Amino acid sequence: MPPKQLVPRIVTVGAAQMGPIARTETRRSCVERMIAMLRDAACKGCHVVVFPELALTTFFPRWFMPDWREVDAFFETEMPSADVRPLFDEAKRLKIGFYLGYAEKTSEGRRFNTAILVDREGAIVGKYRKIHLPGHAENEPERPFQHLEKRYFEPGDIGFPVWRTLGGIVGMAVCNDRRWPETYRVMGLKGMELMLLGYNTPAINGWAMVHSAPEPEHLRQFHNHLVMQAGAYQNSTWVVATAKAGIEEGCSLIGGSCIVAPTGEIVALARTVGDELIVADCDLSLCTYGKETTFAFSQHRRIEHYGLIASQTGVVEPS
Ligand code: ING
Repeated sequence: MPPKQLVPRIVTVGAAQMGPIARTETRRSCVERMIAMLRDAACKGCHVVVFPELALTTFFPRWFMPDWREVDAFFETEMPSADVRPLFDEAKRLKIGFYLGYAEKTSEGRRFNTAILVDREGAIVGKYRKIHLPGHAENEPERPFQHLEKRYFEPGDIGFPVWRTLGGIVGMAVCNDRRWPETYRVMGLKGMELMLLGYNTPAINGWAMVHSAPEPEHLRQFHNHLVMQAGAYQNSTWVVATAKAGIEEGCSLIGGSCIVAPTGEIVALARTVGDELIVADCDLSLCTYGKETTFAFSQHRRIEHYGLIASQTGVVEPS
């Protein structure tokens, strides 16, 4: 019995890593950098490009800002804004979809760490709001830098949606979400074949600098890839992850943008910590093997034993 030959379903994906964005850098400057990588992506046949988390401004949660007017200067109240419209226009001209991370402030005044998915015709087909917010909510001046995502953003209120687009089932995540297996599994239970995400990951942990021995820096990159390779394999999905990298306002952000196959193998990896496009032909039919064998969820999962995962938030030790 010859093996079932699957019809390839190729999506050529680009991860457009960005180097540092200075606090004073304008949105228009960031958009120009992204357009340059879009044009490179077009030359390389990309159908979709993934930009980083918070790709329009510097990673502002590193600072405590008591004046909310100063905080709100980092947020978008409309998408696309006039500054971002050239990115939409060029992507549409090039027939390239994209993932864009940005700080969203809604008309009701709610603030989210958001990502949108724009299709190859330039339409916003999906929105996701970051659910797992790391860091802390109050100023901790003893830290070398802050990580105030719990102050500046609300947890996402949209859940983990997926969309039929680009010829497959596509999901999104933002940064810290990638460290939590629940992120992949919820979307895996909806058939996700391609997860897109951006991240800003400091090379050192500000808390550890104060409260414990500094975490060895090499672990940052090891953990970055470990969680995505595991998530990709355990849910038989492609994962495309794009960093904002480099020394940004004195804070070192890791690079390591990568494209991970459903086997868990990294098939494309950024080499620098600057603006760098990496590309891979992601054959979505490669997801089928895992979904029909090792991770055929309906055949193998035993949900009668998993209740605590969704009913208990923290640890309850045995008496
Ligand atoms: N940044 C980091 C991330 O999850 C972090 C925060 C780093 C948490 C390392 C734990 C360990 O990659 C964001 N923006 O979530």
